[in-house]
Amino acid sequence: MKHSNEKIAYILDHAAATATPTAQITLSQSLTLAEAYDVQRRSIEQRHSRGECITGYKLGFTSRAKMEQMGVHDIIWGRLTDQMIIKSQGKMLRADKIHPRVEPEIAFRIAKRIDREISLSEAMEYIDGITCALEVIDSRYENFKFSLEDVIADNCSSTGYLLGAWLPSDTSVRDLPITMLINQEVVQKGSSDAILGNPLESLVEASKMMEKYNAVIEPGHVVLAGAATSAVHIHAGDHVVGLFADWDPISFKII
Ligand code: OOG
Ligand code: MG
Repeated sequence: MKHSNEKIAYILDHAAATATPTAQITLSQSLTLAEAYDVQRRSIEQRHSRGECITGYKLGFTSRAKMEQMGVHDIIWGRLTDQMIIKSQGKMLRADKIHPRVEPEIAFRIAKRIDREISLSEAMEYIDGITCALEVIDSRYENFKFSLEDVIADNCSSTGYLLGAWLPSDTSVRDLPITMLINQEVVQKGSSDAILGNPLESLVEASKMMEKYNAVIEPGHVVLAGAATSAVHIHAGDHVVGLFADWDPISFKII
């Protein structure tokens, strides 16, 4: 039996809320890209009805490392909510997640509404802050396995994000060395340019998605550019640190 988009949204939201994995949707029924984004929108409406608000958007699969790790080669976008915010040097509860992983990203704070495609040369006018980020992802699917449509329906595995201190919008995001450590051991090393050759290109991609899917990035929203490296599993007791060039380090704990 084919589930309605509303039902799939409910299944995915319930899986997230109860930290219980669920079967990949596309193993039992097909989903178009448009249907997958519709499921995502409906699942966010459920969060909204519980009082969560949108804080921005995230891009996914903007680096080769991520595409190869997950076997998905198209750029995707998802929604961020205030419930996903991890405070600086804060704590994340392992028991609230299924099989969490962490990845290093660049984040932009939006200054001007984006609802149509913008060019790379315009991108700077649309931001008033830049910072580093650690994103925690937690696919609601068994074994963290999914198709393109599955992961879009599942709000691109979003579950948590931590931002550094905001820096001026003219701070360069090009070729920043990135190191991620867990319990003082280096687990990933990379460069910000692994994100589409220039993380600002993610904002251009986000703008195209907004135009295509009739969505809007509002002033004050955050846009996560997508991970520069593969994601790494995290466990209770872990202390995660992100080092981006000579910016202030960012960190959190899993308890
Ligand atoms: C999907 C989310 C991808 C990124 O930064 O590339 C993503 C996943 O890998 O589960 O957040
Ligand atoms: Mg990510």
